[in-house]
Amino acid sequence: MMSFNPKSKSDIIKCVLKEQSKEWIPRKEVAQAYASANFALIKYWGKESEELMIPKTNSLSVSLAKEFGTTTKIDVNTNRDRFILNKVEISSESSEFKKLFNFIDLFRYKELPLKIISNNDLSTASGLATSASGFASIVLALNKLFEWNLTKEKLSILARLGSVSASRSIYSKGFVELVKNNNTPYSFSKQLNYTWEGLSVGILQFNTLKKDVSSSKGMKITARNSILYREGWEKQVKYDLKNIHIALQEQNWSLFQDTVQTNALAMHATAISAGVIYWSYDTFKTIKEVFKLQKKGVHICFTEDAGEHIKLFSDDKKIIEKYFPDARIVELF
Ligand code: 2P0
Repeated sequence: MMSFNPKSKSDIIKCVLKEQSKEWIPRKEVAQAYASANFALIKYWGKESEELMIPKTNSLSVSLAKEFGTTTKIDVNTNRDRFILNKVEISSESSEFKKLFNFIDLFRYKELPLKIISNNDLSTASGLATSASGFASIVLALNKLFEWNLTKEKLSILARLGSVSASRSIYSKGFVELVKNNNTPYSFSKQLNYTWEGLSVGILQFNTLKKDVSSSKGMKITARNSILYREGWEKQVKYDLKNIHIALQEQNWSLFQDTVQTNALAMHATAISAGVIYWSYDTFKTIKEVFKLQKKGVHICFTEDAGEHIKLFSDDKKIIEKYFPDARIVELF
């Protein structure tokens, strides 16, 4: 797999699919798959290669249990490309449609129109990881449609080409690490063996609006304009990754809390220094509340992605229920 140097996404796909790519003929009329959303404990923030969708660093996430993700059905019974998202037909002029079918085009002959029907359990494009579960469910459905029978690792490489964080959503539960795989275009995700009985996440969704700056754009602006990012981000991730592995191995709450929060705040510090601000008043207020609880020794911490919403973690879901009754709670193990 390492013998040549791909220049494009198609090159990577040819290499991953090898034999299968010789005849991309659907083996079924309809294929359906589910992928769960994932929340990053150690963030992916910035690309080394835009063209090959190679992340700047490793990242590490936890996948959400069933019912917090995306189900995608691919149907060959159609005479034109169609994309139906959450029961709404998406215009072929929209950026979502173009992003999706540019990705699908990598895997098919032009004369194969497809109807893609996706349903998200979480709000779309507002920082709740739906692009991850969306692209992962598409790759899992394509795997069924074409009967590729690929390993999860290979599927994680293909999903990455749609959206980098989708690579991690190929695994529907537990902790997952996206390994950058230095000097190769084959960044892939792998399942980590840690478990943590009781660990839960509480989702505080402050609104359902589409965010002003997409994560792809936000990270690009950050990489271009933030010296903090260019000088510090890789070092920060290296340090945080080491600590999160120890925290998960030992189920060490205090190290988990400090590492998860530091990494999220560092990501936002780089973004803010480039003028990319995802925070709202609710974000700020909630973080201050969490800090107050932590001072009293309560086991609760937060993370925030490219959106204003807060994700709370605790090793006891009752703590989230008690202090944040509005949170949508998911038990992770
Ligand atoms: C993450 N985020 O690790 C980070 C933290 C947002 C902040 O992955 O350009 O939608 O399609 O690769 O995957 C969101 O970025 O961006 C994301 P593209 P993606 O979860």
